Amino acid sequence: MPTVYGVNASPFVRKVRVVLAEKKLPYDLEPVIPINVSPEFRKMSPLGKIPAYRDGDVTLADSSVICAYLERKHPAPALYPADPYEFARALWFEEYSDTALVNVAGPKIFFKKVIAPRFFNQPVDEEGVKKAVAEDLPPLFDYLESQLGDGEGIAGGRFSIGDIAITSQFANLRHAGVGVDTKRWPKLARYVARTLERPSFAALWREEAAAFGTA
Ligand SMILES: N[C@@H](CCC(=O)N[C@@H](CS)C(=O)NCC(=O)O)C(=O)O
Repeated sequence: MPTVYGVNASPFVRKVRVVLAEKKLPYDLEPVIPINVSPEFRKMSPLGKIPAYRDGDVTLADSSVICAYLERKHPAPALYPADPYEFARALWFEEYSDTALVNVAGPKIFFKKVIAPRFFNQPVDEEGVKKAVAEDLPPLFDYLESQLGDGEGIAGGRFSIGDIAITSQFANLRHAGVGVDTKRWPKLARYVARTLERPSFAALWREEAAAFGTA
């Protein structure tokens, strides 16, 4: 059985687990917290980050690399568009999520609101969270709203790795109690709600909410 190394608080681990679920591939989750990781883990993930992945003799690091590997190894259902331009757009939204979105949703919101109080016994930096929600998120939401069409997915209208990466970040925001204003960003709000309801995301949401007490 393949193994995903990491913890369910990570949006990058979530990306890989959603791809595995969409492709109906069983796997084990081996908990690794990315602080002072072991030399063995660093052999799989030289930057010491989660997720890492083992499939027999193959080991891989980085969620985007692991998801691309899974697509080649298990092509159905396809999670990357066939059309060259839509393929590139899906990768762009993956990149956008894994850089711009996570920079705000992760350290400025999810960490302060969920991880710091629950796992580090620190008070919530409410002012910091408020500022990030008021100032940092809106331009990111404006951009996504401008890119969404009527289809299921943001790239080419079909569900893809772009949607998985975006929604993985919104799962962390939702755990932090941060939603999308339906009046200001109606398409984005509908899109996030719909994507989080997919069985692949919903099963993880239940597991995560039980672990964080955010249900
Ligand atoms: N580009 C990497 C990013 C992975 C990442 O930053 N993971 C975080 C947890 S959410 C981590 O391991 N941080 C520890 C560190 O940066 O040392 C991916 O897509 O897998």
